[in-house]
Amino acid sequence: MRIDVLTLFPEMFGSPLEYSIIKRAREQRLVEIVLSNIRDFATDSYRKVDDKPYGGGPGMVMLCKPMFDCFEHVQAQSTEPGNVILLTPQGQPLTQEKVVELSALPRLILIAGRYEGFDERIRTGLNAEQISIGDYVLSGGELAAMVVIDAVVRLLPGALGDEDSAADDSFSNGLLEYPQYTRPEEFRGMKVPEILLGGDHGKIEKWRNEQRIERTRKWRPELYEKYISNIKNNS
Ligand code: 6GU
Repeated sequence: MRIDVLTLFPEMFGSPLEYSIIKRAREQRLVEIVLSNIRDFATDSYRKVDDKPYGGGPGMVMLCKPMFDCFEHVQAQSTEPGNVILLTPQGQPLTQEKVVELSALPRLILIAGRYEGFDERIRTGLNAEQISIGDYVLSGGELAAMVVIDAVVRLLPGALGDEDSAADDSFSNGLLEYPQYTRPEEFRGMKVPEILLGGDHGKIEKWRNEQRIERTRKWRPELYEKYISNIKNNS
């Protein structure tokens, strides 16, 4: 997979993409991440990338011209046109289901905005899908783009080691994870559940499944309702 990122702050993307699973996936060439600075495509002497909104109002709006020029330059670097994604709080909320869908694509072109937003013609003219990472406002799309990259790259075949598994992830079947324990058997009076020490794998699996359901019901009732209605619809 190739992931392009169009941003005014490529430097922000350094360390989050240089550790652990994402680092390994890049080293193994499972993903190529290419950062492009939109400001490099600003042509005037001030290298302007934003301007005041038509109709008035606070803040600044990202200009079409540098964005389109940057986009066209980047898109031409590969024969695969890619899926264009604008990171914006107006977007569809990112879910694990969406992450799985994105991880199957050959190329993503992520566009991270700043200021009050993008000129609307950037969205329409680049035929971009919009994604948000939650109902709160960040100062720019960069952190959201990094979240998308992290979530997607760890699902690429070969990115997770044998000992890890995406199948057990929270949300992988609409439920939260079961509780995990490691040594020691007792810590400050808190004991590891007996059933995990017994070695009966059938019982352990059943217990873990019950824990997933119970924790989802207690902590994420809206996910639990969805889980229950899925079961009903499938039976
Ligand atoms: Cl994608 N961008 C910004 N600026 N804020 C957000 C977001 C994106 N997702 C949630 N909040």
